[in-house]
Amino acid sequence: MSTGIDPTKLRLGLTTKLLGKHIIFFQSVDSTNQYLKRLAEHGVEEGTVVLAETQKKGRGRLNRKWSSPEGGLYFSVLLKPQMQPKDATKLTLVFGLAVAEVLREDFSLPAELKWPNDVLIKGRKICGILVEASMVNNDLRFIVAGIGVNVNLIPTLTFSEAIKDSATSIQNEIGSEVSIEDFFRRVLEKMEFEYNLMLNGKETQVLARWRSLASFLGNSIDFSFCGKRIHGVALDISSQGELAVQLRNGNIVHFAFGEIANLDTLSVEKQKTPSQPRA
Ligand code: BT5
Repeated sequence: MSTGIDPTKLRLGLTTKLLGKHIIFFQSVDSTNQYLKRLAEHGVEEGTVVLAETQKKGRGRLNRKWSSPEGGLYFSVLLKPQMQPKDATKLTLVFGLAVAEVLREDFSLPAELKWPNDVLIKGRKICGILVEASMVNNDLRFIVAGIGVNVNLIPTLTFSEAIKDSATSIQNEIGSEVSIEDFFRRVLEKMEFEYNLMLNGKETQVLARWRSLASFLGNSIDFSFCGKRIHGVALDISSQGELAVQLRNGNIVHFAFGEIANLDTLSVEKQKTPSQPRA
């Protein structure tokens, strides 16, 4: 099977109503998020997707690099929800959940979530989400949600020394290539399903499912925040999608951004009771 993407197959049987209304395909682009943000400034319709076979300047958070060789799925979707800018951060969780659910349902992979934007298989990163919001005077104008998934590639052969051991792919896990077009449609449909639940007041349900796939909750973590590193216990995520961390002195701090620095505390096999939702 070729790893190339056939753009004519991307819409084949797609059941979404909003996401993927228009799909713009590139063999290569700088970054699908960057490209879609430029289109959004020119008034392109909500639901538009930009998808590329490779990205020359794929981006992660804080301007980090997202390695985007052929064999991955790289796309961004434009959304214009009626929500407070602070609520937009929850979309990172919602879309990470969507990818994890498809990996579980379609490939029986033990996909897990790491706050805020990683999907992991046995501690290795298979997907990253980059949600970017455009605001004017504290009003949300639009959201560009970017999804990168390693599909048909072998990390040890494809990626740099820096990430080859901390990354994985669908092919790496199941031992064969899969159709990127089919996988894309499944992810898009699941994203729309979860997004609609969230918009329709069912976010408690969505966040509960997110928690059930987040085995790091309840564990000791090192947490990086504004150049500082703190140690604590990852207690829960709040209804705002923030991470609640209990410090050594017993205080509980809520983080809207930052990241969990150590991956080794994440155990896929660990059985734990999901934490209770917070009000
Ligand atoms: C992310 O950032 O994980 C968000 C990645 C979002 C990528 C999508 S692709 C479509 C759209 N267009 C874009 O330009 N971006 C979005 P962050 O949490 O900052 O993680 C970045 C870190 O992940 C890097 O510093 C590496 O350590 C690691 N990394 C980079 N590429 C990777 C890959 N392909 N697989 C696994 N890990 C990777």
